[in-house]
Amino acid sequence: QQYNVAVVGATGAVGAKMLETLDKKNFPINELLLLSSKRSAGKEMDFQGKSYTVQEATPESFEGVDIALFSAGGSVSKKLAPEAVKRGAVAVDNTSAFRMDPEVPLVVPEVNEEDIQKHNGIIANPNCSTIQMVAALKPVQDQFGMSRVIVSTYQAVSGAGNEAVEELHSQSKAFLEGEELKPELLPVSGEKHHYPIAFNALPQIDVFQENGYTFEEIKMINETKKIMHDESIQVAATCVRLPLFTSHAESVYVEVDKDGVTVDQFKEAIRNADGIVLEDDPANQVYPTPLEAAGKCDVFVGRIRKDLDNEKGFHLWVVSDNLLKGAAWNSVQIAESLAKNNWLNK
Ligand code: 11C
Repeated sequence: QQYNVAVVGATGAVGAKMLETLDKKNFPINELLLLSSKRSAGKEMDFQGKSYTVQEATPESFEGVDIALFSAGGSVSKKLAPEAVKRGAVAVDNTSAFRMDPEVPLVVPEVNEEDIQKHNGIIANPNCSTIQMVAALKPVQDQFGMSRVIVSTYQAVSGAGNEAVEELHSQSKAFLEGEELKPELLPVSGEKHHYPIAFNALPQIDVFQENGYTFEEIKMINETKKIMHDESIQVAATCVRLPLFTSHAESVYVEVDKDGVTVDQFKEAIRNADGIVLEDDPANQVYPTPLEAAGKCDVFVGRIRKDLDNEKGFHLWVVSDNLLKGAAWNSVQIAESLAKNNWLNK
């Protein structure tokens, strides 16, 4: 069977990766529709050797669409995902618009694929930094139980879109040429103050909440509990933007429930998990890095070691391409699961 697929936000950083992934994974497409805002409509894009004109997304665009992959910002999803559903499509939404809605499954297929079948038309794709962490922690939760997670992230600028990529590019060049830096976008577009990202580290991703956490940190905390079906897991996060183009890295501390878990058992659990590649051999300096993870769909884990004070505490280093497993690939995986399990029409 083949499906009519719409990509909403086709011209954005994630949209381009969605097309790349649909092609690479050979998703069974009947008709492909590339949609965007009015501003980007009219652009030509190639897919599997054919040229497509990007069209402005309107409610009527979704007539006859089976699967709509949304990545054009929360306000577009809020407005158009329900319109797509009304017309019979299933919307896989890569924004934060519906993630915490109890009626909307929030899915990382390696963790909670079965939640997909509970959809009422919309399935949410989690935040990129959450996806790679929960994928790595799933075997830990399953085999040893898990009570507490503390994560610090090292996130690439592409998470903030193509303009942030351009800002890092031009600022790095300006910095090396001794020119004055004029930050205009990061850490958050529209904020009063901007800091240089080139050769810097910014401890702010998204806007601050009243409790002192940023929205990115709150997303990691809330989404982890929802995806892992456990409101009692204690999660704390510090999210930091670094001058990397692609892949987020995370230092994760986790406390397990079970007594006496060894590092070897912990590594074995990670090694056997779906979608995870263990790269952990300190004697030979083997561990994952963002540059090497870029362009790959897996989540890479290394530096697994036991806490020196807490017998149930473990530290790990988790790296993944934020635009692939963190966004486009996870969305396409959800689409594959909808198709494979016949969960589209309910
Ligand atoms: C970043 N994690 O790196 C963000 C981007 O909620 O899907 C993803 C935002 C989201 O800036």
